[in-house]
Amino acid sequence: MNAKEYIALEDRYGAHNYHPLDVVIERAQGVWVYDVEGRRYLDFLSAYSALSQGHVHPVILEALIEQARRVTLTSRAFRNDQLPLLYKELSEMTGYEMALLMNSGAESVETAIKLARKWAYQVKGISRHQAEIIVCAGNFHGRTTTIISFSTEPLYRDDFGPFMPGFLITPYADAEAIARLITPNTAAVLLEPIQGEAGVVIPPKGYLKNVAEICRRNNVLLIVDEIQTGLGRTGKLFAYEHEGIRPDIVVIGKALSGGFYPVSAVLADRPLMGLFQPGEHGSTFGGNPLGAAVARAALRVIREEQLVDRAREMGAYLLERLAEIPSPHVKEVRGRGLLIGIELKPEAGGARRFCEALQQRGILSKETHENVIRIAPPLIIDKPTIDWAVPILQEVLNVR
Ligand code: IF1
Repeated sequence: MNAKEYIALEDRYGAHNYHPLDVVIERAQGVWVYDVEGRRYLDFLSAYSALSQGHVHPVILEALIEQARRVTLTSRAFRNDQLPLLYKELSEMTGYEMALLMNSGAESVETAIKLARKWAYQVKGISRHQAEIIVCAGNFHGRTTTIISFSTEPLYRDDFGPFMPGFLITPYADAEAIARLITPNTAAVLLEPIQGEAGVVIPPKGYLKNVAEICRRNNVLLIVDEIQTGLGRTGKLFAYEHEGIRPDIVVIGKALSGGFYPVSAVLADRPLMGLFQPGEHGSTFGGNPLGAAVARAALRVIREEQLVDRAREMGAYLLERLAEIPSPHVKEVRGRGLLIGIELKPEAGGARRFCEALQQRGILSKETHENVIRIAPPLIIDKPTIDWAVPILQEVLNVR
């Protein structure tokens, strides 16, 4: 079958909840993917940061195959010999005492919300069902009915009510606005350290520090969603480290499995995570031995290949090269580590056509919010590959 035929099949039998670029990928290795016509592309999206270790990383692949031969699923009714090791390695790597394993990112965000509410009632002493969580405009935390209840994107939300109460929305990057919303019923503040989906929005220096301080002063938990920014992407293990803070709850996913298998987790210290009692929360697949073995290997690759340092070094280099590109269309290039956004001027005609032009020339990226080209390659990318890509970007950013 050729690409056209695959696309026709997908459009006929599959829900149309996406508008993908028309590239039909059949295999991939490292930073490269190959379509059914044998064309090669540089992956400048890496599944929104899930492929930080690169496609089909041999170490993770080996762990997956090895574990799949032994045992894949036990359910949490029984124990398995991978989950405890993952817990320990996660704790050693992140500095949080405990973890709770789920599958998708949204599930772990839901888990963090439940944990914060439980804390509000059991520890803070908020009256039952009165707990409030403050979130930020422009947020993206997933697609469940609870999470879309506090989305500010009409497309994600408008046709899907009724909505979950208990969330207050405040402008992003404005710590004082959070302070003004806090009441005795406030359980937590939930935010992204950099808003990816909103267009790689980097808050001004001091924002996270101020929010952390406001939370501490008011006995409010700080939940940081590091699903997209975490595990090295921004040049630190966690993006919140750029401001030297330590959230009460951290949510991770995506790169936790190096793109092989959905694995997400909530991290917290014992006084908080210890609040969950048997039966109060769970998941059939969460913490399964296959996912745990994959996550252990994915974390090992981040450590052994020093991907956090790579992201910082390659990110600085790529950002510098991008900033040098003369272009009539570019409004701003911004980024931290290898999470980069090229914001185009409103009159440039939208980022989509630039992503399509890049695709024609062998680079895959994705527009976000009309005018931003999102660039987030695997963290294993090297200088020669960046040097190959920059002239192509320069050409495309100068098309009429
Ligand atoms: C899609 C976006 C990115 C996330 C943060 C939680 C989740 C995500 C900060 C939920 C997921 C994904 C979802 C994916 C595309 C992608 C995305 F454009 F939709 F917003 F990356 F920016 N918190 N982001 O970024 O994790 O449940 O998906 O595992 O197609 O919806 P999930």
